[in-house]
Amino acid sequence: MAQYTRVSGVVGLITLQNPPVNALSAVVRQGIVDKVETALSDPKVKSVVICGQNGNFCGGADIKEFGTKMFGPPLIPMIHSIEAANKPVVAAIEGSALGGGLELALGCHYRIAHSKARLGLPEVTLGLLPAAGGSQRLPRLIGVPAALNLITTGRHVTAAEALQLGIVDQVTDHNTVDAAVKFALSVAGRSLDARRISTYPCPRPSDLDALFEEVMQKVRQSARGAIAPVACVQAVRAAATLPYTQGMEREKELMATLFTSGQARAMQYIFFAQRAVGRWRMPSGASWDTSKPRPVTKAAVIGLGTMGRGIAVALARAGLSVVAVETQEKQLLEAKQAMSSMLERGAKRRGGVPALGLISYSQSIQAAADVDLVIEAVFEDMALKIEVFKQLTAVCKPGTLLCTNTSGLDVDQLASETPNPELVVGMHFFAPAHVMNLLEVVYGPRSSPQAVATAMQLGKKMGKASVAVGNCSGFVGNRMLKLYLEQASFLLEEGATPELVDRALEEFGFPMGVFRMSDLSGLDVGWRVRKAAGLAEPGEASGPSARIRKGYRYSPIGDLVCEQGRFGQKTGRGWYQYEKPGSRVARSDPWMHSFLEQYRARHGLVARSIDHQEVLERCLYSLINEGFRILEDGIAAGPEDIDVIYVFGYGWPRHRGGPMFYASMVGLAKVLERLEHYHQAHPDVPNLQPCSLLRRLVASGSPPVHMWREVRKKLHSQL
Ligand code: 3H9
Repeated sequence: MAQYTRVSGVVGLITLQNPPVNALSAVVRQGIVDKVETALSDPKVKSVVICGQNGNFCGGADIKEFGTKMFGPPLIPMIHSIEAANKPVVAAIEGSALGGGLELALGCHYRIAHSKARLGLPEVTLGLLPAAGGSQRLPRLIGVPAALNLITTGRHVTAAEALQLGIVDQVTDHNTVDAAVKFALSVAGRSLDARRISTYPCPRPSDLDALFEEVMQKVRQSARGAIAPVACVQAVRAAATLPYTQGMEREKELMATLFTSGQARAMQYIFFAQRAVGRWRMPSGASWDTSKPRPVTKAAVIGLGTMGRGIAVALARAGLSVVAVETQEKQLLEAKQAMSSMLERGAKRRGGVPALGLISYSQSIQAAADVDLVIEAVFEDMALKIEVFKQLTAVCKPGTLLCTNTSGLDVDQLASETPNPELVVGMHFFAPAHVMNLLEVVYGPRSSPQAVATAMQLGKKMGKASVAVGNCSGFVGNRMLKLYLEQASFLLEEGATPELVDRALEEFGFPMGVFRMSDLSGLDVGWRVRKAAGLAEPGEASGPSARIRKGYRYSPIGDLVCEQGRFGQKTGRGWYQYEKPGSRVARSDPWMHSFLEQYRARHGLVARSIDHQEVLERCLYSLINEGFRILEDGIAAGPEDIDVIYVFGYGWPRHRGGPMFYASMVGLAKVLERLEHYHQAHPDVPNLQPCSLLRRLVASGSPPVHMWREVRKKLHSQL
C-alpha cells in the first residue's frame, strides 16, 4: 500500500509500503493512484514527493503476480497520470529503483537519489523488457546508446553514474526524503512543460541504422537464443524512430510476446530459485532458520595454485582479513604478484580501492593459528589433504572451521581424520574462483549445522549463489556432468564429431559445447581421476573387453587422446587444434577425424548419421536422469538447488531455467519415454535407465517443479 502525509505544509509525501522491496503489487498500485489523486486535488499541496519505506525506493513490478490474474490499476496509466500532473512530482530514491520502480521514477518530473542508491532496468534478466514506458522514456532522457546498454544488459548503475548519465537530477549523502522535500519546495509552481520525458524528442544519432545493426548483432551473439535482449533492442529502436504513443504500442506488443514465452517463466523461476537455495535444509532437519552462523573476520587459504589464489582474492574482496599460505617460495612470490594484479584489475573495473592490505602471505601453516576459518585448496589428492588437515588441527585455535576446496573428494573421509569432524565442510569453488558466482557447500553426515550456516553465509558474502548439498562422489554438479561427458564420448564412437556435438549444445544455449569446454579446462584432470579409479588403461587395446569396465560400456577415447599429450588449450591440441599452446580459438583438427575413423575401424564400429536432436537428448536427458537420482538420494534438497548449480556454475542457459525446470518444460513423460528408448538401444549403459523418482513423477501426472519434494517424500516413505 502507500501512505500519505503532508510535510512542510505544502508537500504531499507518498510512501510506498510493501516490504521488503516495495514491489508494485496491485495494492501498492492502487495506493499510489489514490494518494496521487489526494495530493493533486488538495489545493494546499504545491508539490509531491514519492519515496519508499525502510530506505528502499522500489524493486519494480511484483514478480509474484506474473502469470496470475491481473488485479488493480495497471502501471502504464498510473505512471502517465503522475507525469501529466500539474504539480511537480519528485522521486526520492534510496536503496534501489529497479524495473517498474525506475519507470515510476522516470514518470516523475524530478529524481533525487541517495549516493548509495542503485538504479536499473533489469527486466531482461527476467526474460522481459521495461514495459511500463521504460524502453520509451529512458532513450529520450539519456540517448539511444546509453539506454541500449542499460536495457539490454539489465545492469544496475550507481547514483554517481546515474547522475552522469542524466537519469537523476541530484545526488545526496544526507537524508534523501528531506532533500527531496526541500527540492520539491524550491520547484513548486514552476512550469513542467520541459519535465515530461515522454514529450522529449528521442536524440537520433546520425548513424542510427548502423548503430542498431551493430548492437543487434552483438546482442544476438551473446543472447545464445534468449529472445528478451533482442526484443529490448527492438523496443529502443521504436523509441528512436516512432512517436511516443506508437512506441508505447510497440513496447506493449513486444512485451506480450515475451510474457507468454517459456523463457520468461524459466528466468523468473531462476530468480526465485536463487533466493530459495538460501533457505537450506539438511536431511537431519537442521536448517537455515535454526542454525546461527559463526562470525568470520579472518580466514586462511592453504595452497596458492589457481584455485587458492582466486579464493583468497574473493575473500579479500568480501572484506575479510586473509592469510595466504604457500610452502614453496617461488610459487608464493608468483601467487602474490598474480593476486595483486587480480585485485587491482577488479578495483579498476568495479571502482574502489584494491584490497591489497587485507592479504598477508606466509610460507608457514603456523600463520593460520588465529583465524576463524580455513579453506584448504591444495592439490586434489586425498593423502595430501589429510596431511594438511592434521597440521591444521595441531595449529589452529579450538573451534576453527576447516573447509576443503574439492571438486569431488569424500568430505566425510577427510572429516573422519580430524578430532572434530563437526567443524569440517566442503566448499566447492568453480574456476576462476574470484569470477565464478557459484559455491557448493558440501556437508557430511557429521558436519554441524553451524559449520554449514557459516560456510553458506561466507559464500553469500563473497557474492556467490551458495547451495548446500550432501556428500557423494562429484557432489551435485560434477556427478551429473560425468554422464553428460560419457554420452558425448559414446556419440563420437557411434559416428559424431566433436564439432557436431558442440554445435548442437551451443545452439541449445551453452556458451561452449562439451568438447570445447573440456579443452579449456584441461583433459588431463579427468584422465588422472580415471587412472586413479582403475578405468583408464594404457595402450590401444582392441576386442570387446577394450570398451567395457566392470561389466558396463566405457569409452577409452578420452584416455587415448591424452596419451598423445593432447591436454586441450594448454598444449595447443585436444579435441581441437589451437594456433599455439594457450591460444583460445578452437579449430577443427583433421588429425582428430582420422583418429576417430581409425578408432571405430579398430573396434568394428560403423559410423552412423547422428542429428542434433539425438545429441541433445542423449547428453541432456542422461544428465537430468542423474539429477532425479540426486533428488531421490537426498543429496540435493530440491530441484531448485540443482538448477541454480547448473545455471551459475555450468553454463546452462538461464532462459531454459536449469536442467530440472527444462525437463518439466519438455514434459516429464517425454523425457521418460526418450530415456527408455535410449536404454533399450544401449542396455550396457545403466545410467540411461530412468530412475524411480522420474517414473513416480510421471505416474503422479507430472506435477510442476515446486511439488516434486512432496512426491519424493511419498516415494521415500514407501521404501
Ligand atoms: C518489472 O518491473 C516489469 C515492468 O517493467 C513492467 C511491467 C508491466 N517482486 O533479492 P532479495 C523478493 S519486472 C516480488 O533477497 P536483496 C525476493 O524474492 C521487475 N518479489 O533482497 C525475496 O523474497 P524472499 C524488475 C521481489 O536486498 C525478497 O524480496 N525488478 C521482487 O538482496 C528479498 O529479495 C527486478 O528485477 C519483486 N520485484 O536485493 C528487481 N524483488 O525473501 C528484482 C525482490 O521470500 N529484485 N523480491 O526470498 C532484486 O534485484 C533484488 O531483490 C533487490 C534487493 C536488488 C531489489
